[in-house]
Amino acid sequence: MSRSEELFQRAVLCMPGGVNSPVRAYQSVGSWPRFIRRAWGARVEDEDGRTYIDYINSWGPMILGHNDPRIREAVVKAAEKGLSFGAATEKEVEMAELICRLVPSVEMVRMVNSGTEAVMSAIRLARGYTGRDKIIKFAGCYHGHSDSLLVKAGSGVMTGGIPDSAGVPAGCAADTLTAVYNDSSSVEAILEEQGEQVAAVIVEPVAANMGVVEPKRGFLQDLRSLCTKYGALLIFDEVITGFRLGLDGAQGYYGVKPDLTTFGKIIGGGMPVGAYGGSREIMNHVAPVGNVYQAGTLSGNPLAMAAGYTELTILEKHPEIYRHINQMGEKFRTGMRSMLKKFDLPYTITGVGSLACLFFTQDPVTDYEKAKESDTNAFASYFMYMLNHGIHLAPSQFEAIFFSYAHSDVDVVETLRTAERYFSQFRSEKNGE
Ligand code: HOZ
Repeated sequence: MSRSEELFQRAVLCMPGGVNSPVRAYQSVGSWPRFIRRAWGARVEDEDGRTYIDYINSWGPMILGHNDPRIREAVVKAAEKGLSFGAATEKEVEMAELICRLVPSVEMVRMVNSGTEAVMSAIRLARGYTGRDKIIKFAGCYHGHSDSLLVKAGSGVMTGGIPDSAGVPAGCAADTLTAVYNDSSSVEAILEEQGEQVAAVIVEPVAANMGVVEPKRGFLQDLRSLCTKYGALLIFDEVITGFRLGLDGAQGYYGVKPDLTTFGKIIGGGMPVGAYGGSREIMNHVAPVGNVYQAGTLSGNPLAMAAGYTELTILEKHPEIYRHINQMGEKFRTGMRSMLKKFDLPYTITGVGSLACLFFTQDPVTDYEKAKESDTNAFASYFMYMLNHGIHLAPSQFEAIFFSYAHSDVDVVETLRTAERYFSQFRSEKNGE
C-alpha cells in the first residue's frame, strides 16, 4: 500500500472524507488523495516520492511557481518579528495602497482571510449600502461556502452533485436568485420583476468553478448597464481572475468597472488571505466608519501581508510574467485543440490567458447546464492516466488548469504528449484494436 493510501485510511477516521476541503478527496475520480509533502517551481512531490507537473497551483495563488524564494524570505523575515499582533501594521497600509493603485475601481480595501469571507462581507456591504436584501448569482458560479451563496454553486458542490447544500436556512436561500451565466436577459427578467429588492448581482467575470467558461462578448457590459439601471451593485468575484488575467484582473481585461471586487488566495502568495474593495463612497459604509459590521483578528496578518505584498510587487515589476503564463495557456489550448481534431474526439477546450479546461463534452460550454453535460466518467479515466504519468490536474471536471511562471515550454509539451498517449490508446480501445 502506498503512503498516500495509508495516510488516507487514517484521515478518513478523523476528518470528514479524510480531507479539509471536499474536491481534494478524489471522490469524483474514484481514487484517494495523493498527499503532497513538498512543492517547488512547477512541481509537487507526494509522500511516496513521486513528482508531478502541477496544474492545481494551490488553485491559483502560486502564479510565480511554488515556493518562490523571494516570498519565502519575506515570510521568514516577517515571522522573526512576530506572527500576529491583532493590531494595525505598516505592511497592511502598503498592501492596501498597492491594491488601490493597481485596480482602478478599488479606492479602499478591507483585508480578510479568505475568498469566502471576502464575498460574504461584500454581500453584506451591498445589502447595507442599498437597503435591499436580494442578490442575483449565476448557476455554476462559486463564491465560497457562505449560506446565501451555496445555491446552484460550482466547484465542490457541483463535483459532488449537491447544488443546494443542506444546512442553509430556507429564508437565506430565498433571497438568492439565480440567473443563467452568459444570458443577460435572464438577469433582466429578474430585475424587471424584483429590481427594487435586489442589492447586488455577483459574478465570476470568467466562470472558473464549473470548468472554465468565458463570458460572451457584451455579457459583462450588459450586467454593468442593468445594475446601473436598477440601482443594484455589480460585484466581480475576482478570487480566480484577479491579478491573473493582468494586474487589474478581469475588469481590466474586459473593460468593465464593477462597484465592488472580491479577491482571495491570489493576493496572499500562498498564505490565507482575501479582500474586498470598491469606491470610497461605498467602502465608507464599513465599520468603524459606517454601520456595516465586519471584523477579524487575523485580518491583515503580518505574514500574509508580507507574502502578498511581495508577490504583487513582483507581478507589477515584471510584465513578462503575464506574457509567459498567457503563452503557456495558449500553447496548451492550441495543442489540445489540434489533438482533439487529430483523434476526432468530441471534447471541448476552453480558457483564457493562463486558465484552461478540457470539457468532456462536444457542445460549446457557455453555462452550468452545458458544463453539466460533460462525461465525468471519461474525465475520471483521463485524469487517472495523467496522474499516473506525472501530471497533477485538479481531481474534478469542474475546476480549472492554472499555469504559473514556473511552467516551461517543455512542461507543456510533456503534458500534451502524455495526453496524446492517453487519447491514442483510448481511440485504439474504442476501435477494438
Ligand atoms: N474550492 C476550491 C476550488 N475551486 C478547492 C479548494 C481546495 O480544495 O483547496
